[in-house]
Amino acid sequence: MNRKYLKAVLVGFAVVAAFVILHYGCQESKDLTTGDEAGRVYVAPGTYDEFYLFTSGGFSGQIGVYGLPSGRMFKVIPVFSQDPEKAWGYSEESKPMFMTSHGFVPWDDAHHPKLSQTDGIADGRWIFINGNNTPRVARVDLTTFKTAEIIEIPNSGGNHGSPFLTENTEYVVASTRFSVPIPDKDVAISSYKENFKGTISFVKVAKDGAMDVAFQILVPGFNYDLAHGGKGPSHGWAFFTSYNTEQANTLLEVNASQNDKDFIAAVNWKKAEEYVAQGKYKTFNTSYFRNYFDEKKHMAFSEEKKTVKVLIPEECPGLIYYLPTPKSPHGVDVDPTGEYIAAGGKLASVIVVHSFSKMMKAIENKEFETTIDGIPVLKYESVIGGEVNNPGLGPLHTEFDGNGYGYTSSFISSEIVKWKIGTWEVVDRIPAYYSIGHLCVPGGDTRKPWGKYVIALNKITKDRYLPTGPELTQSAQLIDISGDKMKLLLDFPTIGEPHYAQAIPADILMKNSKKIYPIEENQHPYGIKAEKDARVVREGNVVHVYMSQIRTHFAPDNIEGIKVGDKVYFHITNLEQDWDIPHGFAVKGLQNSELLIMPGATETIVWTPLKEGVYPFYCTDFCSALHQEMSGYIRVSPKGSNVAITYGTGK
Ligand code: K7E
Ligand code: CUA
Repeated sequence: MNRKYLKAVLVGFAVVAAFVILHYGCQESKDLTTGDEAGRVYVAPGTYDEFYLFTSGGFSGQIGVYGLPSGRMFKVIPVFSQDPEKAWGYSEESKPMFMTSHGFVPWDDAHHPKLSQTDGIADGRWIFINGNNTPRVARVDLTTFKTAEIIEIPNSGGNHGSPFLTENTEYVVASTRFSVPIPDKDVAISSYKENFKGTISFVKVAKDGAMDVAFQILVPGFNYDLAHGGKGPSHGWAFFTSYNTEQANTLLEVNASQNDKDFIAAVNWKKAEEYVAQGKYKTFNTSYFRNYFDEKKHMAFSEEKKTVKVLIPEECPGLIYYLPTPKSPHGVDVDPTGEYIAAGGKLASVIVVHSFSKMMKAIENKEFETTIDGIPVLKYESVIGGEVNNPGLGPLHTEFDGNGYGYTSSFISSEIVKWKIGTWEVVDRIPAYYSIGHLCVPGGDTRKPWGKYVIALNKITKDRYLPTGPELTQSAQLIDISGDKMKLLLDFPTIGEPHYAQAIPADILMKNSKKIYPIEENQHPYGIKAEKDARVVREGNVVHVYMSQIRTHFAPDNIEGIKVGDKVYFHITNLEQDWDIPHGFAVKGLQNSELLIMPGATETIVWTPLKEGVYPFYCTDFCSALHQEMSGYIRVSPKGSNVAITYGTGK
């Protein structure tokens, strides 16, 4: 065959192959685009992403929102940390959200996002997350993707085992990682064994989401680490890991690793409710704050609470039991049937799985090893359901796929280990890059996991991403679990440290996503309903600016008569009633953040001008072709000047 001919044939083949691949390859996957009337094509929401993924921000204090399986980040929800982009903690309206018994605390360490549940299944109403440092629990509204409430947990020293839920979101639980004197007082740290205690708190969640500390259980001074609510047969119970049963108060890495076994505390919260109803609690004086955002008034409110009900195990038989668990356990995870309780013994050589039905039998038969402060310790052999051998080093957390398998993260050996419930054999394992902490299967801690993926949440990414100075990103890895073998699909960096994450099918949330705040429902005391109501009012050296925004101007946009040292409140109402048209607001030299005001909302920022002059202000969010025109001036005159307040737009 002549070479030219051969070449022509090969090229022909290549062209046909390319055509086939391009054409049919694309046809095979679904059409990703939709068109509009102008003939433009765009990708419809939900085309790429089947799930929302909510990751904890760890030391960033926030929640990251991603799509799965794309791994694209959509949003950072400010929760425990100030966020100047959204004026969270900077605007007058949001500042009360950070109130605590220690004053204004504008940061926390957020570890565990947890979706609200109905009947043991994530329902998409809210996502809760714990503040680990200054003990708090936040509730985020998933119609607005905005923090709606933050409640402080009294008598706690590190709210780590939180905010896990009971099956119908009756309660959010909160256990103290660090034991402390309760009530707190000035004692020698070396008096730990005598003075330090732990608490396990149950926070009642009302139908509208409002939280209230219903009761606390005073427990021995161990470190209560993680938790999960029971489900199905174990509904009515909640489980909490503990470590440092040695009760060390220094060099815990050695001193708290002595005992062969620590405990899972099993709490019968239905029984606790009975004791509370019978009045068998002690009332402790304390102080803690509940802060909530009123969506109609567009502002947050704080209330201080002064007492809490405390149950003492010695006085409440049947309230709480200890399950011996090797060795400094971290995670405690209940399988979808509610029968098995898997413990991540971070120094243990096996994954221990307790059996709820055996636990109930052991309680009935009083198979106790001993009793600690009125808490019976059940015999290990009596409660153990199975042990997973060869789980990798440093097992931490387990999620379930609903098909009879558990997936455990092993931090030290940096892998996910898949094992079969019942036979306890390891059936697959996959490396994680690197140092996996939590992991997440969509719905993987609920009664009906959606399965499909497991997401590894990794602490360290050395050699995996472009270097960014001394600190490298943390990451999430998406792994397909639909077949027998786990398959790595992709990984992506995360904002902050993704301790834990929760995922939920996109269509559950998409349809409820709020688009605007109806302006007629705006009850902000300084809000205005129309541009004609815009005005500037002086009250002594306080000035209230009632300002409106609509594409593409402010009213008023010229203000005179402000004086050095005045306290100027800008109350800005975005009059837009269109989805995704926030307007921003920023003033030169304003010693604070911008405002980013959602359609129909009102927000306030305070400014004390220090120097005379003319100050431009402008919209920070590109809102129309004439966004650059959306600006104005404020004239600031010296203290004592007699320039009168005048204002206007277009005059
Ligand atoms: Cu990172 Cu749940 Cu705070 Cu484990 S915790 S990893
Ligand atoms: Cu309004 Cu840009």
